[in-house]
Amino acid sequence: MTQKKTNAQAPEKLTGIQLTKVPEVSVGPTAIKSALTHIKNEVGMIKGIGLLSKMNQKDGFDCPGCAWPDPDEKRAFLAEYCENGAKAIAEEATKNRVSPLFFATHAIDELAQLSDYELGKKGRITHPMLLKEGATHYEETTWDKAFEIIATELNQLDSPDEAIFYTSGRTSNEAAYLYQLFVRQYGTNNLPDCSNMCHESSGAALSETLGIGKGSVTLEDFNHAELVIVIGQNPGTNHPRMLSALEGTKKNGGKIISINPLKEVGLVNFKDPQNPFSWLGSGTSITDLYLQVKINGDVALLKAILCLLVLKEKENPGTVFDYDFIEEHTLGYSDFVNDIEKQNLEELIALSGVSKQQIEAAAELITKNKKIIICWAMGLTQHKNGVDNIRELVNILLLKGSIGKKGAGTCPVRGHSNVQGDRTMGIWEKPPISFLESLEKEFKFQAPRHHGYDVVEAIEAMHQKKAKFFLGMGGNFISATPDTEFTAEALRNCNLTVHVSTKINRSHLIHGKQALILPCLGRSEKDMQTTGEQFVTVENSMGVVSKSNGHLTPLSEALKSETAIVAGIANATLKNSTTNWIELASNYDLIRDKIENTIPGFENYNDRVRIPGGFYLPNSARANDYSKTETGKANFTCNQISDIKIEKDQFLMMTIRTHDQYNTTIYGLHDRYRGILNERRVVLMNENDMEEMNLKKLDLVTLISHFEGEKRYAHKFLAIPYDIPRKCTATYFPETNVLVPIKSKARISNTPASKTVIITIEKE
Ligand SMILES: Nc1nc2c(c(=O)[nH]1)N[C@H]1C(S)=C(S)[C@@H](COP(=O)(O)OP(=O)(O)OC[C@H]3O[C@@H](n4cnc5c(=O)[nH]c(N)nc54)[C@H](O)[C@@H]3O)O[C@H]1N2
Ligand SMILES: Nc1nc2c(c(=O)[nH]1)N[C@H]1C(S)=C(S)[C@@H](COP(=O)(O)OP(=O)(O)OC[C@H]3O[C@@H](n4cnc5c(=O)[nH]c(N)nc54)[C@H](O)[C@@H]3O)O[C@H]1N2
Ligand SMILES: [Mo]
Repeated sequence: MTQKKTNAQAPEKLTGIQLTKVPEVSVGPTAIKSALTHIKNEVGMIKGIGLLSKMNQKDGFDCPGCAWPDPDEKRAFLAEYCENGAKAIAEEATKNRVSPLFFATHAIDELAQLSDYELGKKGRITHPMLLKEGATHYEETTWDKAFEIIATELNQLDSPDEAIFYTSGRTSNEAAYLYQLFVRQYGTNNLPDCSNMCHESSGAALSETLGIGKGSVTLEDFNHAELVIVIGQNPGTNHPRMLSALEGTKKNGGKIISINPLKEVGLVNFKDPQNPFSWLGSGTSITDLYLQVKINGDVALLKAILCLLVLKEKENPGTVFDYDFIEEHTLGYSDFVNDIEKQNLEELIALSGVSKQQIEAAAELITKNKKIIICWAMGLTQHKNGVDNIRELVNILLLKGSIGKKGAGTCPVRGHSNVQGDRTMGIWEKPPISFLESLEKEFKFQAPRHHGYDVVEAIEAMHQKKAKFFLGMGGNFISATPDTEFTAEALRNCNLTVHVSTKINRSHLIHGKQALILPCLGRSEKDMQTTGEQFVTVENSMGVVSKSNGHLTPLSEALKSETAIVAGIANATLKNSTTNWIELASNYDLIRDKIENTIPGFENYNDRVRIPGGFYLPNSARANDYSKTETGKANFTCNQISDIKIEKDQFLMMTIRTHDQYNTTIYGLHDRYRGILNERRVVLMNENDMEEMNLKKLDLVTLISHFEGEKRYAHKFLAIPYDIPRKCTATYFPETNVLVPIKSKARISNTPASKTVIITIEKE
């Protein structure tokens, strides 16, 4: 396949690269300077400082960045945010506006010539906009007209399953609950979400092995852990406040192992931005043992470590494994050990790309310590064997009895700030029957039982014209999903595409016959409804539910809250519903009462969430209870090493985030922690691989991905020699999503395998 390039991809413009030395330490005063520059440029200094003083405070709003939790106890004034949280809020509270006049003077084709960075900098959308069939420009419309267009389209589909309702992970609990209720009353479970591309592999593996799809640790556990393993994650950029937790582990005598193809500086050395005294020294060294695994070599590496643990246990029975725990709580131990004993250690070591000596050192640290936390993110989930990766981590924790106790357990570090809450609220294409039954009882309707489409299936359904309507509750579907040109064809097949958004993005430009943009309030803005000012609630990565209260005057009177938008759509579409949508959206306490009645763990929701700091949801694994798995016990599993083979001239490519982006929102063009400034179209390569190919630093190359005989192309990338294992390469998404084949995805979880793309590289 040689696909043509359309507006779905960002233009192939180079922006003037500068390379610098990779810094030796992360965060510190440079991070504060960078945060303040973004605030000053986007928001203005006075308003900006006011905003930061409310961020992640108990009476303030939840940072719209990542899902890392806030301390349960004291929170310092002006301190509970990080550089990238400040950038996130600068982006949302920007003074720039995308008004109806802007749309009237810029055709869609013209906007598509802008890069994602340039598009985002245009600012916040102020009015609901409509793109009529065949039109070249969006034009202003009214909310009533917009709701009517959606209702008409939905009511003329042959089946409710022809409609797709996507959710990104910033949507509040209240909006998410109302949204899934509307979608189910309409008659489908087509509720794909960003989780399908993110931690779905974690949810699948953890539910099967431990009976709960969420992590088990709390923030306090980091102060008690003897060993923390950080694998497939770059917290220095994506969860900077996690570095303080890791520093806490170190201060209390704990050790840290990092497993990553790249030496990410945040994992190497850290200066606490909240402690100016630390700026003077050389920072806290974070990682004790750094394993530079090959891309997708993790199962091999973990299995090699497990081989050594089994050997050690055999030599000195009872000194490595926790038999009391294994006997009381688990199933499958002997099958697991038999499988490990059959492995060829030398082969595993070679596949992992890590030296035997380092693997022995890791096994030694695991042997010696009993309280172990394992943290991971996209480096593990976005592979064909993503679920296997996480099951293998669980095996280690089960052998050590390192779960369900203080200082130990699972820590899948979530992405979007309320992605975990959205799932708790029922944003899921595969809802459990018990949840549907409680909705039916509370709201007196018949919920659809058959599963809906996840993200990949939704794209395929639109491509085959089995689905004709797309609504995105937040997010940037065209840029976040794999196989850009294929997905663009899918979206263009729709009769109507609708986006509830704060800012303009590429998904508004790749549209169905008709398209709508519905602008909503951001986290930082006051939410006034007919009964008065409202707050929303969110759940962080560790299961704490708390309130979020915006303080700013909304940037335009025409904005609506996501909750009000859902209610407006539902009210216009569902003529026979017995639910009073408008009343529910007028007072969010009423929605929370409904949540309390239908979802376990939300008893006295309205009271408990008003207590500063919020409350913890029940967590069975944390309570050492594994009865919710299919076997009623925690399960050991036997997992396959990667079966991906590359030819002599091929490479593995992982698509990762720079320090200056939030998924598809590009804050700036730098990747400071990797020494790459002012350019995103780069491919990081091993120096020896470059030499073998006769490539020089900054040579211009085309990247070609290979999958089942198909080829996909991405042009104009600059080759950069970097400290990365041989045959491994890294690029930034969304630019290289065009190379990720729609059919290349994780077994079981269906997550796009965007960290294992097979490519060849050609000099241009
Ligand atoms: N500032 C900022 N914060 C964010 C985001 C953002 O874009 N910007 N995004 C949010 C979201 S939605 C998410 S899901 C998280 C993402 O957080 P991360 O998962 O940290 O994000 P990625 O950039 O995808 O980084 C993946 C890391 O895994 C490593 N890796 C890749 N392949 C492999 C592999 O095969 N094995 C191992 N062991 N490691 C591998 C990469 O080198 C990289 O360090 O961050 C959230 N927070
Ligand atoms: N190749 C590759 N692809 C990936 C990944 C990868 O690592 N590699 N990571 C994947 C992951 S982990 C994720 S989570 C997805 C992310 O996928 P998405 O969640 O779909 O993408 P985002 O870029 O986070 O969405 C940004 C848009 O959300 C809108 N927005 C921002 N705040 C709000 C708000 O408060 N309300 C509403 N309604 N809209 C808002 C803005 O218009 C903004 O343009 O991408 C996935 N795609
Ligand atoms: Mo994510």
